[in-house]
Amino acid sequence: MFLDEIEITVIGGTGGPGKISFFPMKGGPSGGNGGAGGSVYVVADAQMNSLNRYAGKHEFKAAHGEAGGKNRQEGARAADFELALPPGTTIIDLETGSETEVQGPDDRILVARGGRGGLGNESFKSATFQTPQKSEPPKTGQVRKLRIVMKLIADYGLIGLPNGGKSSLLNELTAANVKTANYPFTTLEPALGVLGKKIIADIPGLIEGASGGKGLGIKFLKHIEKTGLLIHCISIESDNIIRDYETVMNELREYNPKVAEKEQIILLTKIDLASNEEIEKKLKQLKKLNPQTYAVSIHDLDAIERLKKLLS
Ligand SMILES: Nc1nc2c(ncn2[C@@H]2O[C@H](COP(=O)(O)OP(=O)(O)OP(=O)(O)O)[C@@H](O)[C@H]2O)c(=O)[nH]1
Ligand SMILES: [Mg+2]
Repeated sequence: MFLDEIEITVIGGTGGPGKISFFPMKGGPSGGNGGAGGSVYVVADAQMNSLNRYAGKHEFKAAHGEAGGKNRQEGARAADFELALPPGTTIIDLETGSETEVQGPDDRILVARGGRGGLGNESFKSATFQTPQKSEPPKTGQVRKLRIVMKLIADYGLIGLPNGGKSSLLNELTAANVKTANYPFTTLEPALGVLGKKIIADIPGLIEGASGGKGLGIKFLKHIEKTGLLIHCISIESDNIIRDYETVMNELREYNPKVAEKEQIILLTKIDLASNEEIEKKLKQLKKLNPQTYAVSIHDLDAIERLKKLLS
């Protein structure tokens, strides 16, 4: 399971009620005000890279404020509730459509304000009203319905047709251990790996018509919106590498032209399966599309080392 979008309700805590009480001897009002309800804040947690921990959860509530006490004692203010989200997550208000993004570790975004506490009867005392029997009811907290959309933050995104060798490369370049197999759609959800200081995202394979929902569709492409460089993997096994390239580029364009315009390098993969002649011919074809084309094989450790250097 890989959860990257959820719809939730956030609810600020209700304030505590005001107290009605009187001083035993003097008889004057002594009821304190209720404490404020807690607010719901969104904070960034850089350790998170999915919303899986919120599976099945729909409501996030802050606690209620405490009631006011005797002797003008103010009720305690409730603790705020902090909802942790991966940096780069967009928060969309489902009623107004307004959007905000949680970015760095210092962000703390208010999403549902807690209600004020009610006033105790002490607050209603006046020259003409010495024994008020009333207190103010507390205010309820704000309620908002939000859509939360997470976008992975990676330096590089591995893209290409299914079976192109993307996950195998991720495993070679990083300590990731993603399942690889000789059939399409082995990878069903994005995976991350770390190479030095860089994060590489392996995006499930795209096929022609993905933008129309074919295969796994293009729902995972939001996870390369924020990557700096795309690594486009094309297997040497293909009998038409130009068509393979264009198929993927078309789906990127359909999704978002800006993603298609991102800087790319092309990797001609699995070259141990072909003759030198075939490698040269296919490299030449691809270099016409993008001079930044490299030939690799997971069985050629030198090539992998060169690639690591290039990406570091
Ligand atoms: N001979 C050889 N086989 C490779 C190489 N790279 C990957 N493979 C094989 O090709 C098959 C597909 O590799 P994957 O890494 O699963 O491909 P993928 O692009 O992640 O595929 P999807 O997850 O389906 O999109 C697996 O059987 C790998 O073992 C390579 O450099 N040489
Ligand atoms: Mg894969």
